[in-house]
Amino acid sequence: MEPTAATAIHVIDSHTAGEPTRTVISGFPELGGGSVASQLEILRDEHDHYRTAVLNEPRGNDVLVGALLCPTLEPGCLTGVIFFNNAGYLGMCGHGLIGVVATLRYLGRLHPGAGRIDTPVGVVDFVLSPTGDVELTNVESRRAAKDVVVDVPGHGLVCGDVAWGGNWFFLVKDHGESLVLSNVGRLTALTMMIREALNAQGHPEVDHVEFFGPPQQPGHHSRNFVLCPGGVYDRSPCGTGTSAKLACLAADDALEEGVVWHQEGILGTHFSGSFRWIDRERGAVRPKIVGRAFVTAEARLLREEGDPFAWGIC
Ligand code: PYC
Repeated sequence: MEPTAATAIHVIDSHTAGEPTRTVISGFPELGGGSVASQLEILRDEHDHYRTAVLNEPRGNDVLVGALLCPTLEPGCLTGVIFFNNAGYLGMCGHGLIGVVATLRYLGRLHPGAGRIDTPVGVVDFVLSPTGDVELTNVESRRAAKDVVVDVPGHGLVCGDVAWGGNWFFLVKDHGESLVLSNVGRLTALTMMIREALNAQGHPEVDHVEFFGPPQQPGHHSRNFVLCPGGVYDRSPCGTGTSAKLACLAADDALEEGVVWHQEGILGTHFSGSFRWIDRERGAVRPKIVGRAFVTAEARLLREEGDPFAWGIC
């Protein structure tokens, strides 16, 4: 049987500061029309093969983050979005949301100005500028634990903070590693060992590990390396990771409300960020992240009858 337009999955690819997003415009099953969180559950429990078809080889690759446009019940929201990767599903995704906004602009579905997008973990506000910059106001972020010491077998003790920025992060400053591209193999291996030890030592929720170090470019405050859940590193400075960092800076009184923080990623690309307090008692802030995405491709992903990898290599 020939693949038909009815079975094709229409996607638009973009990258944000080097990190790719594949936005799914159509071709996924209907997910019940409830909240975005409940649609995520239905996608995960009943149709997970659509995620692997879109992201896994041979149609995708490990670095891609998927963003499925879906209905929303939230008043005033342009769309709902469910983010997913090679390992499963994300709560929010900063670079991904910026990619979705650039994609909707490319499609003519939005113009410069303000808007709102619903995610499984809350509504994100954004402003698209005429130059293409996107400022997103993320979901509430906060530090959950300071100076957590992890005993990493074969390596030793590592100390860091656990924080939520739309996903769970372990943020480490004192790691002794060089945050350069030529070192990503070692950084990936070490952060994976830290995550495994941390998960076993009472923090199973943490699926991203973030190393911080001095920036390489003037005007920036910090450089990071971010391990994502599926064992690959974020090419961007990570929007939710920068949000978690801002929550820690706020909790430490190391950055004033409204002051801009320039976060450089491992490629040298950068996001700027700032925060507003929601509740000082709880350490809760709403971070703002500014970045830019570029549309790179538009495609219809096909599944031909008899293709052993119609749903991806799993
Ligand atoms: O930008 O939030 C982000 C993100 C999460 C995982 C990859 N990128």
